[in-house]
Amino acid sequence: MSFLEQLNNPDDLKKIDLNQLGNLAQEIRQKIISVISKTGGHLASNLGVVELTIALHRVFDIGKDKIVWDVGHQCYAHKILTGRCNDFDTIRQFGGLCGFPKTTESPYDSFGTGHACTAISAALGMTIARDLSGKSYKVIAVVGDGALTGGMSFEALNHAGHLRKNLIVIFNDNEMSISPTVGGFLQPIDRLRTSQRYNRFRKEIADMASRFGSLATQLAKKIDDSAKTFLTNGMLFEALGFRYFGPVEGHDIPGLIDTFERVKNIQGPIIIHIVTKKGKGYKYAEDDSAKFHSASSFDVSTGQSSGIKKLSYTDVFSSTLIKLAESDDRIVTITAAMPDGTGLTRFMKKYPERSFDVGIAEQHAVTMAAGLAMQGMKPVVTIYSTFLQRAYDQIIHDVCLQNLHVTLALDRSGLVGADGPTHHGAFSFAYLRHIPNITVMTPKDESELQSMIKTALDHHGPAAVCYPRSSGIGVHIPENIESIPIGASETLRTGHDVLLLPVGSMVYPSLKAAEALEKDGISAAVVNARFVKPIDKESLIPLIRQIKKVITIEENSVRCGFGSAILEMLAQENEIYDINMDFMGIPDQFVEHGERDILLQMFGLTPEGIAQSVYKMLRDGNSKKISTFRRIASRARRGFQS
Ligand SMILES: Cc1ncc(C[n+]2csc(CCOP(=O)(O)OP(=O)(O)O)c2C)c(N)n1
Repeated sequence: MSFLEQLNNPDDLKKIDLNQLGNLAQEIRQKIISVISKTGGHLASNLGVVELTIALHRVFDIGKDKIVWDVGHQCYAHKILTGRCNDFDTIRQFGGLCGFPKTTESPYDSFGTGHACTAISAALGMTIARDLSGKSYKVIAVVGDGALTGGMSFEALNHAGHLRKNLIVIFNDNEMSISPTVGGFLQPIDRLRTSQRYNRFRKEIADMASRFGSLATQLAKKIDDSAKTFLTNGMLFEALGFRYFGPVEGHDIPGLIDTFERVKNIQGPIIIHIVTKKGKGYKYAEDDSAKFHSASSFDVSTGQSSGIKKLSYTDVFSSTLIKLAESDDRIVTITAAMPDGTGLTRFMKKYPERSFDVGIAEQHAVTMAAGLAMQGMKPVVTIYSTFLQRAYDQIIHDVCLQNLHVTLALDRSGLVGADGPTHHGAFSFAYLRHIPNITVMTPKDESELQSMIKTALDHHGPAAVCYPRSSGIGVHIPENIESIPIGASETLRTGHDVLLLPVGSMVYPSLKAAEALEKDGISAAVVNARFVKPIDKESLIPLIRQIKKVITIEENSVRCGFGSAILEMLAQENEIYDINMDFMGIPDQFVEHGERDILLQMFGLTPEGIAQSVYKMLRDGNSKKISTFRRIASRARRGFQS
């Protein structure tokens, strides 16, 4: 029987012979590689923490103590060891295990995560709750060197050092974020590893100690530890009020267990610095951990991705920016630790002096862009929609209030699929469109994305371009890039029974729906709104007045989204009374993980779903909805007037 088969509950790990834990690590590693090669997922980070996870589970009481994983993308071994081994092959699939810790999935997941830099804050909150309620569990935050580039981590360290609660922070140092970790903070560690003077000093101390016996050896160890603390991040952590231990070899299970046993009952906040190898145990992931950070399915024997890579919106964004930067040296790009994911790597190679990876620091990225714009540059901040949520105040206070010429490129706007609720870009329109001065656009295809990037760069003032995580439609991308007049919609199809008013990724499905409806004798007009803000009032109001039946369609939260913008416009214009409206989009709920197509289908955001909404609207007539809207409209108008 394999070791994994012997583990029915987390306590069973404690029964395995210490010498056999290395074999268990191998089994876990094989399981992760085999499953992730089929489902895709965060391979390299998980392979790096297998021994660390086993040691944590061995030493701590996992049923009682709380482990908070930062980002949570490295929790696969933890899932396997906490009763989810048999379901592990469902990971990231619709209805299967989530790729991140999720409190509703297992009592052993102490805190839900997906975004970086939250672990120390959450863990500190748990220690406060523990002490206030007179309980005695231990709280352990596991944080990577990448996550330590984010301000929140430092805010939490500063506060934890001040409160002096019993808190254990495991600093998982693999020298990599997704790409190499950015920043001066981590340089002392590298310097120490390679410092010949330090290594010579260690050797001299050790030689001397061996000549003078055991007391001298203990003293020498103390001197070495102090020197190490002084020379590494230890000094920084100690200045923040933490006791520092390490660096500890992160793939040596007995060594890790020994360290955890020795320090687990120390009073006050402690930090244990563990050095691991990202991708450990799978050659291809060790050699290219960035590629295997979040891998799509691949062939285990060659490390090659399976499936054909189609041109994505990210690729088109990348090429467009490079093209535009050739003739405009004020264009500067900023990424928050995601040069590959956002497509900026090529730009960074071509224009290294005009490219900035700021670390996992979305807030800083946006305010830095504001500074650049204030001095006449044209910064393009490229961040996934979900992570830009972090910089909401910076967008309002630093960029929009000063009406600065900053372009926000929101990749992964809409449903992202397997990464699930922490990563869906469901709120792009909702968190941007109410901010004064900003222009918000979303392209129907690759060619329009190209034009929108240019439009944003030509327009003076803040502008956001929101595009989905997917391959494009496959349309021709013209060499010559034209910008679009701000706010102009585009009529793609005339009709008189119903007006389909889609934006972005919903334009082509709406066109297909209109074609299908035509076969049933229903005449649907389709207008690509293009702008979520400003709305093309001049074109849309007469059209809506004429057709009177409108369906807005967006891959965004319907609450406060594009449909709401249309409703507000109609209410403001006193137009709402005899208009029948429906709003299609992401409903008022957090959306689970699963293939993007499945999720879109679930919400009817497909040609069939859109056609169904039209049939329903025509069947139900004007009755119910109008009275509802009458009430909304009069309430809205009262709001607008006050
Ligand atoms: C706020 C936020 N920004 C960006 C990301 C994307 N992201 C996921 S993991 C990661 C790197 C984390 O590096 P590290 O903490 O060192 O962990 P490792 O993957 O090296 O184990 C990034 C940038 C995120 N999850 N959250």
